[in-house]
Amino acid sequence: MPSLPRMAFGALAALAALSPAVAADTKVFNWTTGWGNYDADGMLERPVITCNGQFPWPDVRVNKGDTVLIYLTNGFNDRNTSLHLHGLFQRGTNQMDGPPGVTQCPIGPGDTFLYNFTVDSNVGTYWYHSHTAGQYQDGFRGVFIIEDDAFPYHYDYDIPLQIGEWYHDTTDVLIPTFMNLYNPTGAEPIPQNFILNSTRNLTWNVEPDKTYLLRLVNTGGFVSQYFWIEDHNMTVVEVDGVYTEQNTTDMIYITTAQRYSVLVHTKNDTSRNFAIMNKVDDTMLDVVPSDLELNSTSYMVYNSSAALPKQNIVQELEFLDDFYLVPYEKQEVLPEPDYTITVDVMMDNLISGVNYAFFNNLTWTSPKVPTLLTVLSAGENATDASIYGSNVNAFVLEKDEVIELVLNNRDTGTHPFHLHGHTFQALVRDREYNADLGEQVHLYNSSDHPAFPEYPMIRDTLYVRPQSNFVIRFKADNPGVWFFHCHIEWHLLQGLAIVLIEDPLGIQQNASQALSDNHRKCCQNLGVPIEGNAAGNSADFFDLAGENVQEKSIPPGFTKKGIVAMFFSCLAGVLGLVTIGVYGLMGMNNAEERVMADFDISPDEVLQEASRDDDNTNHSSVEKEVALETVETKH
Ligand SMILES: *[C@@H]1O[C@H](CO)[C@@H](O)[C@H](O)[C@H]1NC(C)=O
Ligand SMILES: *[C@@H]1O[C@H](CO)[C@@H](O)[C@H](O)[C@H]1NC(C)=O
Ligand SMILES: *[C@@H]1O[C@H](CO)[C@@H](O)[C@H](O)[C@H]1NC(C)=O
Ligand SMILES: *[C@@H]1O[C@H](CO)[C@@H](O)[C@H](O)[C@H]1NC(C)=O
Ligand SMILES: *[C@@H]1O[C@H](CO)[C@@H](O)[C@H](O)[C@H]1NC(C)=O
Ligand SMILES: *[C@@H]1O[C@H](CO)[C@@H](O)[C@H](O)[C@H]1NC(C)=O
Ligand SMILES: *[C@@H]1O[C@H](CO)[C@@H](O)[C@H](O)[C@H]1NC(C)=O
Ligand SMILES: *[C@@H]1O[C@H](CO)[C@@H](O)[C@H](O)[C@H]1NC(C)=O
Ligand SMILES: *[C@@H]1O[C@H](CO)[C@@H](O)[C@H](O)[C@H]1NC(C)=O
Ligand SMILES: *[C@@H]1O[C@H](CO)[C@@H](O)[C@H](O)[C@H]1NC(C)=O
Ligand SMILES: *[C@@H]1O[C@H](CO)[C@@H](O)[C@H](O)[C@H]1NC(C)=O
Ligand SMILES: *[C@@H]1O[C@H](CO)[C@@H](O)[C@H](O)[C@H]1NC(C)=O
Ligand SMILES: [Cu+2]
Repeated sequence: MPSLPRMAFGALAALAALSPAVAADTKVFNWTTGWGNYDADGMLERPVITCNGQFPWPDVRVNKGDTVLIYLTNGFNDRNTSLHLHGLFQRGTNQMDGPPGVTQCPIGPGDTFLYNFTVDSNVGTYWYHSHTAGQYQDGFRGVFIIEDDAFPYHYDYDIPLQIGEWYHDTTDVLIPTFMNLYNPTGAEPIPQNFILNSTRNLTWNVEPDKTYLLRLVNTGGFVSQYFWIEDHNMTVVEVDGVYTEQNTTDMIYITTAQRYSVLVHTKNDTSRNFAIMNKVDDTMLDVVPSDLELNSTSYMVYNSSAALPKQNIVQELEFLDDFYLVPYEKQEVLPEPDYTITVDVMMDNLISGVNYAFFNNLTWTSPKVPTLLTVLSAGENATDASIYGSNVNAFVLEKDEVIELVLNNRDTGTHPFHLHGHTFQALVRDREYNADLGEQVHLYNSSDHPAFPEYPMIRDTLYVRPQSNFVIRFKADNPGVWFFHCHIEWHLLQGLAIVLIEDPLGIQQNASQALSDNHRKCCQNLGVPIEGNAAGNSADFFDLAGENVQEKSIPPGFTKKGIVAMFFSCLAGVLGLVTIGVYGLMGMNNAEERVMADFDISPDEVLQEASRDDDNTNHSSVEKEVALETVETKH
């Protein structure tokens, strides 16, 4: 059972909820992060990130037009934090968007960051989460709803429902094993359970003959899930904060960070109860452990004295294709783009053997100065993408341009991509190209592609299929620095992100975009420069000496999976095989790191050894096999 009480809304939010949505108001939240213990799945109590000592984090409801003040205090003593309001446009308040290194300095231990913004151009279902390495998978997340008097459909009750996955280990444990030489293929950690509302076996008590607006939000950090309710239809009316024309389905497929609001009309008959099912898209799991419960059953209860239903098995996972959805306010396809950005997605290993993710061969590496702060201090040079650094993948957009973003997925996985600061039109999502059937990566071809929809779906998170492509368009009408990244938290850690710098001179000219005193203070407390280019150079914005860059590449001639072999054989070359034997390498965690540390040798030296040996590949094949076996047994 949960060891902590479920959290009530903040006092102010509770008061606000009692009064009807009328005049714009100011809603104040005062949150401090911390650690507690919680058992979400009924199997294990584990550490979780708490809000004011409680877990789960509160769902927030505000009204359109409200000003929201969130005082976020970093209550940790050993790590930074941050807060992102997923899907909010933050028009004129770019520094409130959340991602550290992009729009703000991290919030250091003991510091308070005031997120101060107005929700005037968004309505519907959103969520919030830490944008700092892995923290939201440790529980720092909640639903954020913006109520709107002009909601176009009738309903009786409004019920949020979070869907996600649950790990028994914290990300402090998972990240180092994931970003590791021993995990050269970048296999993501396998969750222990798939949960609804931070629990399993959820009971949802319903009344007969009522219309429920169920706001489904995937607040997980990894898998997509199928969601259905036995013998009930769902009518989609909103995706990612965009109202849609009604479309009725019996199954939803929802990736991490996406939202679907559906109308569910309950039956008149209260004699029995029905199964609510969530099923992981197991094609996203590298391995499926035999004890992993792929289908999770929860309960839609009409009658608490009647029996609980068994799990509901369906013949086929036939879900609503979101490309069928038409926005309630229909919008034709935006005109031909002024600027087309084409990015290729790839996963590969760098010299440490760790598997990274790349857009156009670059893995996002945090600059020394958050990109927005570079914009604000660069004057006229802010329009030159180079000042933002070699590893930021910065693209400068001009005001009101129509932007087309073409994404080619060279990877064999499905990835949900999220654009901050905007919704976009989804024009193409090509079919899967299946490597197992011998199909090659299919790059987008602008003269031969699936037809654009007449009224494209508009949303903020869209998945691309394996080895396939998608095309989105939006208008650059929101000056700011906006992150575009994979919303699988593991892949963001691997650097799968680019940064769009929209109308940089417009950002500088708008007084409301100036750094708040509170923001400056957070930067200063952590020693982060508040001006300068990516390298922190404010004298010459074009001198990037000392900037943060990604690791070196693996020298040519080494295959992806051969990197572990390379390390072991090269270490053997450097130290002699006997020494390696003494360490009993194969059984030890992080053995290569410990050997390198003990002997004070750097990966660079190993690399040199590798290139020296490159011409006469004399590594013992036995050593390579042993090393590769180690990798395989890890999976
Ligand atoms: C937030 O809560 C803390 C701890 O209760 C308190 O010290 C602080 O004054 C509060 N801040 C605001 C802005 O209400
Ligand atoms: C859910 O049910 C399973 C058995 O069906 C049980 O093991 C688990 O503890 C339950 N979890 C919760 C949170 O009730
Ligand atoms: C917090 O952020 C600062 C500035 O980026 C960085 O120097 C520091 O290492 C971070 N702290 C931790 C514990 O990661
Ligand atoms: C929030 O921002 C507005 C607009 O910049 C400003 O007027 C107001 O003083 C800020 N509120 C707080 C509590 O700092
Ligand atoms: C999910 O949790 C939220 C917040 O506690 C609650 O308001 C909602 O009713 C729950 N949803 C269901 C379907 O039980
Ligand atoms: C669901 O909708 C379909 C198509 O509109 C309809 O045929 C079916 O009877 C509905 N099912 C339920 C349980 O209402
Ligand atoms: C609803 O979705 C179906 C596919 O599931 C599609 O055939 C149909 O055209 C859609 N209806 C509307 C009104 O968009
Ligand atoms: C359910 O009950 C309501 C009110 O009693 C009635 O108007 C409605 O027609 C009934 N619906 C069905 C499907 O029987
Ligand atoms: C609820 O279920 C019980 C047990 O099956 C049954 O006796 C009772 O009639 C049901 N109540 C209603 C209102 O349907
Ligand atoms: C999980 O659900 C799917 C769809 O209903 C079904 O095909 C599959 O057999 C189920 N798996 C298990 C282990 O129950
Ligand atoms: C990425 O690197 C490959 C191999 O070096 C090269 O062929 C390709 O053109 C690069 N792609 C981009 C977008 O720079
Ligand atoms: C922009 O860069 C140029 C060339 O380095 C430099 O002369 C100029 O002073 C810079 N402008 C600003 C506002 O920093
Ligand atoms: Cu991804």
